[in-house]
Amino acid sequence: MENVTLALSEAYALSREVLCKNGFSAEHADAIARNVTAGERDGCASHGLWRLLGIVDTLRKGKVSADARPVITDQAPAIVKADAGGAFSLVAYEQALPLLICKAKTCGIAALAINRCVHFSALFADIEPLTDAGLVGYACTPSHAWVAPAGGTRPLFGTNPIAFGWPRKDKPPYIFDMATSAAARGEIQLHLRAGKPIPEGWGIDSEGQPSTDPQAVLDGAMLTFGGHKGSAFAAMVELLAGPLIGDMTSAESLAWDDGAGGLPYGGELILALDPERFLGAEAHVHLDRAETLFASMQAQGARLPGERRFISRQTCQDAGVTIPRSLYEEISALL
Ligand code: PYC
Repeated sequence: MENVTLALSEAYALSREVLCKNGFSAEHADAIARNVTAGERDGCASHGLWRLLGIVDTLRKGKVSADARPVITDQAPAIVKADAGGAFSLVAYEQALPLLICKAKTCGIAALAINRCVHFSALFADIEPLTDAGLVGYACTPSHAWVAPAGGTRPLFGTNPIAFGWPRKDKPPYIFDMATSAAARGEIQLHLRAGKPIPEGWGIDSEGQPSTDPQAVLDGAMLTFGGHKGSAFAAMVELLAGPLIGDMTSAESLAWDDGAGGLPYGGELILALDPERFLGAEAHVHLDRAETLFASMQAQGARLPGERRFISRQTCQDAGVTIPRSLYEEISALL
């Protein structure tokens, strides 16, 4: 059998055990295990159980704290700061979230800056608690300098994902979560593991030549999506979740890593906007207009971002998740 199927509870339990045995505190192990299980369940293998390998590797290399407790600061009427203390971002986010939501509902708009966090997780998971609370959400984070700016050939930007979410009554939220690179780095690493070439346009080799060889692109540079347009978005992410919040750019994160090969270290910016505050009693009228927009998109056969994720979520609830046996064995070996 080439694959192994795990019930969601088994995937979570395996992940948590691997993380605890490798030294993560119960709090961090729980948050990470929930996150990677949810990524796998939602059909996002590049942010699923496979991530455990990089997470444990980063800990073994001394590039992430196993047990830092976040410090949450009420920075300004509409700004929350969360210092993750060198740990993964997830616990800091969970602990800062209630204050972010409270400020967004009071001021109409609020921002959370997570600082000094190591980042591996899909941003859609950070947006969903906001849309669940009826808020519009935005999140972005730099990573390591892996991506060349449009017109250049050397890595400077990170994969710099952007996520946006819109709440919908009695329907799954509209959420997109996309790297500003042509693909997530994890996708290229998964192609390498599977011995498959990557699509054209994802990257260039170290000579600056287009390549479909995943290793050549990992050693060379990834490309942004949409040429100069993606490049501009990637620069925006560097600025918003770097200098604006007093944290690292992707180039600084890679320099800090100093060749260890750990996961990116820096900041994340999350914005929350409350339609009820913007619109008052008129809110439902305008939220209905948003529904007309979504329906018009679908009427043309367009798929809304996130639809596949929610279908996969429903399917995996009973069927569990299926991963390659080789991956299952590598994860089990971490025990
Ligand atoms: O797969 O693009 C990626 C990624 C970003 C941060 C860690 N991995």
